[in-house]
Amino acid sequence: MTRDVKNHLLFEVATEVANRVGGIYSVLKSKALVTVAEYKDRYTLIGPLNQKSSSVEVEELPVTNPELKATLDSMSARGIRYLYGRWLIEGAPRVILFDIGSASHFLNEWKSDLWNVAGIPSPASDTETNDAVLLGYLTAWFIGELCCHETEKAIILHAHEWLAGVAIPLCRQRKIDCATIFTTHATLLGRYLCAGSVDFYNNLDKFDVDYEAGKRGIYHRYCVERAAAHSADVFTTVSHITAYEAEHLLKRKPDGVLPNGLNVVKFQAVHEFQNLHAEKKEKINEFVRGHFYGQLDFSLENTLYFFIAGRYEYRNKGVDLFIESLARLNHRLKEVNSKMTVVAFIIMPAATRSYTVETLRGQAVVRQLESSIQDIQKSMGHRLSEWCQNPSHCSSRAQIELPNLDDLLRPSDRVLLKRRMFALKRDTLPPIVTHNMVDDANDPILNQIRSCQLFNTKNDRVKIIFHPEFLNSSNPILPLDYDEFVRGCHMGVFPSYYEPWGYTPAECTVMGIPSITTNLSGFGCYMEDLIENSEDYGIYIVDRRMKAVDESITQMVDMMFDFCKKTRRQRINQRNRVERLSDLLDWRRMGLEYVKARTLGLKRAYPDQFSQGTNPFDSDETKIARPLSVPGSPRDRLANGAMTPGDLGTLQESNETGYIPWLNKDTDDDVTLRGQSVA
Ligand code: G6P
Ligand code: 1S3
Repeated sequence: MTRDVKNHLLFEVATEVANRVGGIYSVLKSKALVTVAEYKDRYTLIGPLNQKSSSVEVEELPVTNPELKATLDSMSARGIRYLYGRWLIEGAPRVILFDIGSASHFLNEWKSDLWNVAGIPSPASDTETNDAVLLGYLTAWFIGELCCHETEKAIILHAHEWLAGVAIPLCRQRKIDCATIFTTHATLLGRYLCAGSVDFYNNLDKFDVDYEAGKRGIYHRYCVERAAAHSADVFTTVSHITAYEAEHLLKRKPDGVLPNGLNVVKFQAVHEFQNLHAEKKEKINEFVRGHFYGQLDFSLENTLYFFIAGRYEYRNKGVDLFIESLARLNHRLKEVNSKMTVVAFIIMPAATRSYTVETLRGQAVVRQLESSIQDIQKSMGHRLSEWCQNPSHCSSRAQIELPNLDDLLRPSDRVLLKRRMFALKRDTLPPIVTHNMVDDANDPILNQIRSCQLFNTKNDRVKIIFHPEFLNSSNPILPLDYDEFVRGCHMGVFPSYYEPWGYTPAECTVMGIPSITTNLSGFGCYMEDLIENSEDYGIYIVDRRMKAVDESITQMVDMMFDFCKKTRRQRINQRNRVERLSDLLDWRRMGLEYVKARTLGLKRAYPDQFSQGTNPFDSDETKIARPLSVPGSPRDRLANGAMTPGDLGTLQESNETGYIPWLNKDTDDDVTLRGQSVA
């Protein structure tokens, strides 16, 4: 059938639509603005209905488009419930959230169909896979039905991650008239293998993938992922390093890389971001005063806040390297008698019961002290004012009598102050962890802190605080949203071993906060490719690719130590430079790769319309914002010939090039990877 490819409809399906879980939520949410600008009402996101999150994130709307209405009505007639509405984010894209529970009576039928048509098994006990099957069959049903009602416009189905990938092989097998794209944001096997103790990058081409998947009990999930990768018209990942991984683990070379962007305007506080740093840092100072009550013998003026944050993946996110580096930094700072103190935060959710009494008490006693001081200050102010206005204290020019402290501070105030100061006395060390952990004795982070003996003693120049829960502004001890917390810190440290992209350092960048990343993360590789002397711009890239673990740690400690030696003026300058890199990460630039992927998808699904060099998009006006022509201050290779980030070697009709230059055996036979953990 001939369809209008130029005015095609775009559907993106993912489990994180209007439902915050991890990085894919950030991708879809931040990208919405540019996608809606390009597609207007031709763009819809599909996901599973999560009552809790959709009730705050989605505003229900009536379905007005006739073809869409006919499709949803027909599904509804067979018992499928859904929520159609507007996702309340910038760009306000339309969403269809299927209540997968309403399709559960089809589950067994669909699971046996999946086995029959694709040979993919799905064990009964794996609810995540069951949900993926339900979402996949609902999506394929929806797209298939829509194709019958909407007979003019071409349709693109873009699925993110295996959890939303079941629809892709179904569309292929049912010959549904649409173009398909599958993007994997990490491979299942890659994540599992890296979390173990294998030399992942040196052995990528040697793994027996079926065996490894079976050994970890994820063979059926792996089959879904591999089927989606192979049956999509266009297969992509989020970085070159993950493309290389996917080629070996999923056995299809990705057609291109769709790097993750950010909606930079959201963060850009123009000249305000330095003030915001000072403002939010003061909030962190307040928390630190409470946490270290009774032992606050270091100056907050000379204190730096470092942090690591993300999902609790001890080895993959490089927490092991972070803690070891902190221990060595502690030693170096002590050795040189540094006046600086580093307070290092670990913000990673783990199973907890509640805040510890000690943590809550610390905040309470300091708040009480401050509130008492405020009261005393007020009444002392009154008394001082009365004293100064009393003519008997100023009988002549030569005889001005000023009050002494006893005239201003009443005995009752003294007693109160003494009581408050008494409450600050403590014999124990300031706690390492803010919560009661469910499995304190076996927690890998706590165990490493114990073995490095980072116990927050008086002599330690590096203090450590593990907050095993994500932050938010209603937090009773540290009432800051994550963004605010980042702004108040001095440096984010993300020494990941497995990180397909890595939003955390990217977010630091757009908020003007320096960060440490690695050359095994998509973001780190991307920045390394774009910027010369990235350290000058506050992007510190640890080599976990060519260096042994110990060498990587030494490199990281040097970076942190050098940072500790910076003056305030140097830190301010560096923050200005970091912030100037923001434009490199804006979706207005990154989003162009998505445009290319969609065009390639249409070209493969409807080759006739692109035959003999014709391109239906040729006469198109520019629909999305062009990449910014004036980049930040670093050397910008993109401006020198190449057009978009993906042109660093990606999305083409036939991808002959290797993704990873350092693994090109023809150019360098000696290249090996030695990244391993220090667990
Ligand atoms: C921002 C503020 C300054 C403040 C500085 C502190 O630049 O505009 O007023 O002095 O932050 O920087 P620091 O790196 O010491 O936290
Ligand atoms: C994945 O989430 P993760 O933290 O499990 O997808 C993110 C979005 O593409 C990506 O930034 C991250 O590196 C991946 O690991």
